[in-house]
Amino acid sequence: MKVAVVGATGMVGEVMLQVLAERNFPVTELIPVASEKSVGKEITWKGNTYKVVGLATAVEMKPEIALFSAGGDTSKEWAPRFAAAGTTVIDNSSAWRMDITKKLVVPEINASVLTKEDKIIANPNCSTIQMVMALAPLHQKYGINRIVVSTYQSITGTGVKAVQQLENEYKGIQGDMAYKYPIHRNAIPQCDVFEENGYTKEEMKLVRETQKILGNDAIQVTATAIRIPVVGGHSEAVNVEFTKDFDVNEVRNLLHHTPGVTVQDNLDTYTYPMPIYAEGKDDVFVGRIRRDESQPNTLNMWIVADNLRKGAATNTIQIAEYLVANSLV
Ligand code: 2RA
Repeated sequence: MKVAVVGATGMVGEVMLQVLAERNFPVTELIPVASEKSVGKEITWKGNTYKVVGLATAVEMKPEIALFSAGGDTSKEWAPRFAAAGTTVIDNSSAWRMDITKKLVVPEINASVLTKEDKIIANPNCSTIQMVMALAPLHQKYGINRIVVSTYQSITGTGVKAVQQLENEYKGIQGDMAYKYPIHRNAIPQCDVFEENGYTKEEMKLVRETQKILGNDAIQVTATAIRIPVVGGHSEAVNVEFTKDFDVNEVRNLLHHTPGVTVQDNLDTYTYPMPIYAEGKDDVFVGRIRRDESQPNTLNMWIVADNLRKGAATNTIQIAEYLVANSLV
């Protein structure tokens, strides 16, 4: 299969290449794509060297699948051009996620909505993916009324510039700033820009995307997204009110048997998820599972995942795997 990786030289693009190799995705020809300034650069993948090409060239090469992680503007302009040439696009940007004609997919939850006609498929936001991975099976069993989520997000979600800012601040060097404020020894209560309602785009993604993926706009969601000086992954404190009561051990057991979820929850051994240990892994890790004793039918839990893997690259490639396995490409 001819596969294009659009944004191949970026953080997520590099993880996509790594995961494609790890999962032995059936690539017969790899087309690394990047902006004009990177055209001609060479990348090595699975022992072979490939030259980075521009977007127009990549469209003409007619890949069967194009994995995008190149920002919303690029996706808005180029995903339709790839699709018109017969390529199936799986896009990591927010450009298509809330488009009513486009599917927003976490394979373990709703891959069955995909058809041959889906030529632009949206990959959800990283913080949404890890949350719905844990909540979908619970929604199915107990029904969700309301979610209150606070996220503690890795600087890798912002990109290389943020990682460089933290490293500079460690060393006491003044360099380019990805954030308005220092991130070292700090927590910034802003991920992305603010919307009219006083919430950030990141927080509203958690609201809108969760409702779309779980197929229920009646699910009430409120979110606070915080940036912290961590690189391994995003962490989330989730408080979820169900329509009916539950048994905590039954919840733990349900999550334990959910593909793609690993329960790490034993207070006697101080076992709970942490980003330093989630880094480089594809599962979503859930712990601190406990009843919210302040109101009925409500549960607290702590959810951690590598935002560059299950939160982006791996989920994207799992969608591509589903398309191939079901002859949808
Ligand atoms: C962030 N979720 O962490 C965003 C990136 N896609 O900033």
